[in-house]
Amino acid sequence: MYLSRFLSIHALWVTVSSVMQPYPLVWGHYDVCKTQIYTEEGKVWDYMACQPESTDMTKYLKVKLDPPDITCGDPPETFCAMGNPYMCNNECDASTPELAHPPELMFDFEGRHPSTFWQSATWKEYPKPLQVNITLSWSKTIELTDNIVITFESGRPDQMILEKSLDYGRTWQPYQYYATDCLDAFHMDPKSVKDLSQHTVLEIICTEEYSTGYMTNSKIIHFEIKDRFAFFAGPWLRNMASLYGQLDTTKKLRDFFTVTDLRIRLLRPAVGEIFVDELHLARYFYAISDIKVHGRCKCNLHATVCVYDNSKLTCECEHNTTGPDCGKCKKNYQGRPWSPGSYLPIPKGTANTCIPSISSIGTPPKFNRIWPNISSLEVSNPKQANVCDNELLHCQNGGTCHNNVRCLCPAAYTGILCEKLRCEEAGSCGSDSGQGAAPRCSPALLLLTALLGTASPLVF
Ligand SMILES: *[C@@H]1O[C@H](CO)[C@@H](O)[C@H](O)[C@H]1NC(C)=O
Ligand SMILES: *[C@@H]1O[C@H](CO)[C@@H](O)[C@H](O)[C@H]1NC(C)=O
Ligand SMILES: *[C@@H]1O[C@H](CO)[C@@H](O)[C@H](O)[C@H]1NC(C)=O
Ligand SMILES: [Ca+2]
Repeated sequence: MYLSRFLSIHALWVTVSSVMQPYPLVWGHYDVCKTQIYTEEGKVWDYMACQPESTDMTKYLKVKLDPPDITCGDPPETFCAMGNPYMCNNECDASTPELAHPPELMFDFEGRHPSTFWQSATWKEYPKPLQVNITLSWSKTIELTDNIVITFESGRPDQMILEKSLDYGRTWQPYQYYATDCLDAFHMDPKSVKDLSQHTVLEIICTEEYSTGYMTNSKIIHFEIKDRFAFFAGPWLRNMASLYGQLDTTKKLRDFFTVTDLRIRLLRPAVGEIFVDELHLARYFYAISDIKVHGRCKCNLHATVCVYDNSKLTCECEHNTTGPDCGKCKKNYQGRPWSPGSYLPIPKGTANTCIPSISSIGTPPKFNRIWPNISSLEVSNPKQANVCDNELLHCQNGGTCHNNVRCLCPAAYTGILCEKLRCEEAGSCGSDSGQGAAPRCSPALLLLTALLGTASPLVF
């Protein structure tokens, strides 16, 4: 399936709209990679920075649930009506299409009534936690361009973490914490995106804005991309030039909005009261009717077309670049090091094309801009990716990144990313039941350590 037809229609629209206003209000500028211009030497190509149009990315993802058998209906079970704990004869049955709630229903066309939704099994095993991971994978780096919006059919969970991966699911970082009580759930002070600023925009926050207590009737959870853009582009995103300029010069900011995978970690369903009603555990479950993810293929400003072929997204690279993200120069075009295109100068940017290799031309060409070392994660084969990158904070628990190939861990930790306690590996952490007996290994403390490692404001 080709995105290109849609893209060219949009390109036309952008052309029209850009005639009318000096700076288009939408992402979707940089829509051509080259044009022919006339000079004294005749017709020549003029190259510029270019990127694919932003689109609905849920069409191109794979979804995976953990535990795999967490979807309701196998075996059939009954659950209580949303909002009515005493009407508990609703049925979920995976083998009957009208009563089944498979994961695909989070991504189908919504807008009809009643909505279609995925639903988990109920909390039969209380007090064992009811936890579900929903992992969305693109096998391609994508840049988010609009809010991630998750619409629940059940109440919004009491505790949830949105996580992201930049390395095809090998390592994960928290994106945002959601809780009815942030302090209690995650040892974090509640914050809202509105509390952030240009300087703290990359801070990972815990928000109570989307929980059961707040606006009880709302079923929606956001990850606020646009509010974060607005710190640079102004409240109506009018000054996109400023945002583009920042994205161009600040790799951390660019990477913040870039993902290969997202994970929704549902940790505790909506309870709505202080105590869980143990006589009606069929009241408690998760149900999600819709997930929206808008973004574009990351092509390093070297392509406007991203092709979906064989269930895989790939940039159609221009500027003599190649690779799934146009992350390197084509063979015989390695006359200078590869670099991404640049949004600057506004509005056409700089193509930073790859040029023929030195052997095939006379003298090596001069170029005056040395580009920063672009994340090794962009290499086409994830197996070759470097282990860590200090900017992305891949090493955990205070480990530091050594030459991008390994994490140097503090004495108490081990593992490729210092993710494991040394005592855990040796089996000397204390009793198996965990809680209490071995405080150093209690999950809460581990979580806290993880939070301290990643939740501090990142100033750039
Ligand atoms: C969900 O993923 C996290 C890592 O992101 C993992 O630690 C946890 O065990 C997973 N939970 C389930 C229920 O699979
Ligand atoms: C890339 O290489 C082709 C020849 O293979 C050449 O015609 C074209 O102009 C080059 N493009 C750029 C952007 O350098
Ligand atoms: C990029 O990083 C690699 C190792 O991480 C290093 O060997 C290389 O010199 C760096 N290149 C530049 C241009 O800084
Ligand atoms: Ca749906």
